[in-house]
Amino acid sequence: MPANLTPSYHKAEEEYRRAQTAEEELRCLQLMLAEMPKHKGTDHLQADLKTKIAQAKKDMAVEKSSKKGGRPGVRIPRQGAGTVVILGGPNAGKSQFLKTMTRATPEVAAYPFTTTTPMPGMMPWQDVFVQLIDMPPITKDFFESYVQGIIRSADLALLMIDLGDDAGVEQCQELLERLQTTKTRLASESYLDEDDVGLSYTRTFVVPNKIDADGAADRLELFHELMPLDWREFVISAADGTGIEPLRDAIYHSLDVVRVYSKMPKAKQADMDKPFTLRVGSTMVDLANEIHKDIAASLKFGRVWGEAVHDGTPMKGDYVLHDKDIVELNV
Ligand SMILES: Nc1nc2c(ncn2[C@@H]2O[C@H](COP(=O)(O)OP(=O)(O)OP(=O)(O)O)[C@@H](O)[C@H]2O)c(=O)[nH]1
Ligand SMILES: [Mg+2]
Repeated sequence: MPANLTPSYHKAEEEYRRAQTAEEELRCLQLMLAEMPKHKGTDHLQADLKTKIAQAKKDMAVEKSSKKGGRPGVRIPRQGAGTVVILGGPNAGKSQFLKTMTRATPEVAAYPFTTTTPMPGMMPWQDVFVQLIDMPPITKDFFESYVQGIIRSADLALLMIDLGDDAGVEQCQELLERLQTTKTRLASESYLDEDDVGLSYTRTFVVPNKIDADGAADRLELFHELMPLDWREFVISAADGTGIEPLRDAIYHSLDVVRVYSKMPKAKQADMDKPFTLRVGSTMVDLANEIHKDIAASLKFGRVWGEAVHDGTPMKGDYVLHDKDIVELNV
């Protein structure tokens, strides 16, 4: 029997994958259980959720008792069309990449462990911005637990490899092995392990950097031989800009969002400067909710100008938005 899970269930499940603490996990799991249709086809799923809820409660108790004296978590508020975390071994060029793609001014230096705290920056893509987060390096011995929360909640990770140094490939291997000992891992797609509580995978692009350096092409070949990953790869030079435009495009497209421009009912023109970005498949009600929940509650209809509908056609709240739609919400 199909489970017929609702969109709200899937939304709660997506939030569960990104949960940064046991408390958040518990909240999402309880929501998933509440949202789940109760019939024979979901018996197994319901039992599974109850087990996970029990586990999350235990984890919460452990987290509470270990918090004393512990370093507080580092959180970066999400901004823009999506969030992308830059990962890699020491000296891979993570900060140089942030500097090239955004207006942020991280310290870039020819020695390892330059970056000690996460730094965000906004990368432009056409008329929207994507948040990039530069991170301290990850090594066997250097990996603070807050880093996991940032990776889990990111829409995409960039795994940067240093092609300027013979140690680059090994450092990348070390990073992946370090993550393998945690419940936060990298993969070709984001998903949540159904059988292992809290094990979360974040979609990752491989980004071999410093292709301008002497010997880089040989090291790239070696990397492919030693670490055949089936993740999308973008070879770049963060310093001279080689390959960065295809990567910029791929980052934006990986977010799977549409841009929507809102227009006030009495205004002649829409605000074309600042589009809203919403997940592909979002509806006019989702847009209204982004603006204000009162607008969503009192929404009567919306006029849409776009490629899928004739100019100014009145549409209902369940209308699925298209990229570059102009929407006038009427309450
Ligand atoms: N040739 C070359 N050098 C680069 C490139 N990108 C970065 N570098 C150099 O590599 C060194 C390290 O760069 P960073 O951006 O500080 O590296 P990081 O990954 O942030 O290093 P940590 O913060 O220590 O983890 C600096 O000397 C940069 O100038 C590149 O594309 N080509
Ligand atoms: Mg750095």
